[in-house]
Amino acid sequence: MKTLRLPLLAIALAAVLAACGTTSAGGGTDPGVDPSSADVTVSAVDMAFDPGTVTAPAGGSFTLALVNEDAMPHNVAIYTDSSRSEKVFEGEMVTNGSIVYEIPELEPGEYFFDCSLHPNMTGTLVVGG
Ligand SMILES: [Cu+2]
Repeated sequence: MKTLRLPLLAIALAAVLAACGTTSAGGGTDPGVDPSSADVTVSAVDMAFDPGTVTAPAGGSFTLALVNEDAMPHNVAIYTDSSRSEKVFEGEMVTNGSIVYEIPELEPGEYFFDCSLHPNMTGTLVVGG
């Protein structure tokens, strides 16, 4: 029954995210954008981000494409560091597909990201590298 519960969880989570989601400029997603045109692309494969370190431009907002090759939902949530105490962005979940996030401008530096559902899926985002 595990496979039956996962989509329900995704729907529940999507509802929660939609309910409290930010609709302000720069914080949303644009599913209509071609992932290959994004500034940064990261894949989710076998419960891991590939590559584990990505570099984004500084000095403005940028687009980050998540290409999820898994049959389970993943997203990208960005924190100032691995303590996860300060979240700067949380993207919508996507399952077995791709999504393009519009990430607001971040100060140059190194950030930590993970999948909100799978805390063991982590990566490093370098802004202005
Ligand atoms: Cu995940």
